[in-house]
Amino acid sequence: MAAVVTEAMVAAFQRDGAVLVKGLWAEWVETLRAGVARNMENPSAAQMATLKPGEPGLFFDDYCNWTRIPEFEQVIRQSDVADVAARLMQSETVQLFHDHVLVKEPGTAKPTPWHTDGPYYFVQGRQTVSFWSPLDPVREASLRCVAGSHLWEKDVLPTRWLSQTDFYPDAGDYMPIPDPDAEGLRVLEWEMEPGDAVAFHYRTLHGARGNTTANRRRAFSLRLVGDDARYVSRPGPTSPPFPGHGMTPGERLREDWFPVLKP
Ligand SMILES: O=C(O)CCC(=O)C(=O)O
Repeated sequence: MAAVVTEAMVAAFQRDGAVLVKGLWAEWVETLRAGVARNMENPSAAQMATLKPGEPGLFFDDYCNWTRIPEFEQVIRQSDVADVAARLMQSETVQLFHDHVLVKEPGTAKPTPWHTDGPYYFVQGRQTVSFWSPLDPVREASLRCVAGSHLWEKDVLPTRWLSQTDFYPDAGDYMPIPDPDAEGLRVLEWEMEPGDAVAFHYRTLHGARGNTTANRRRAFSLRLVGDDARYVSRPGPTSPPFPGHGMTPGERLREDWFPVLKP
């Protein structure tokens, strides 16, 4: 394993729901940059609008492209991310859920809203992890994670980022989105080098600062699951939706669509 995963890091991930993995993809930065460039030149139909007319900058957001962006598949299969994920999740198996690209071009002042990914997904479990990796040095435009939020009892209300409308019909099933700064919650964020990654749980409340710098902030995010993750049905279309998946509650994710990376 090129990236070092210490016992302390495993404990921090389990306790805080987020931990910094230095150099996870340090050797893969150029490959990932090439993949992001290819993705931006050929966005999928799922590419999402993230800024309202008149909001400055450009925030590119697209996902589920690893089958058509060879650089992403190479990193997913050839880097040691699955080993790192297995250690952090304390899981025998590691399965791919999806890839995600989030690019904030210089002058994109809009922060990424606070949210947890879990409620948008049709997969749930204690053993889940996303790796968010900037491909440019990050000093100000960082990812921010609320320590311990993955252990909160209730899910945080999922909303549509642009319109801020509820994602599912019954908002009463969820806790309102906290305001971590106003509420004095412990927020974890790190200065990062290209290829470093924040590993965070699907239930961890997170957001990101705007990019008011003169530099790009390209990020590649990879979502993986472990032994106990199962398909769950949600009260509406999920994000990503994966139309026609045919899975039923309680099943593991189908392996022909979501490859097992480990063992
Ligand atoms: O890159 C960002 O602005 C947000 C990242 C994020 O929310 C994620 O990777 O789940």
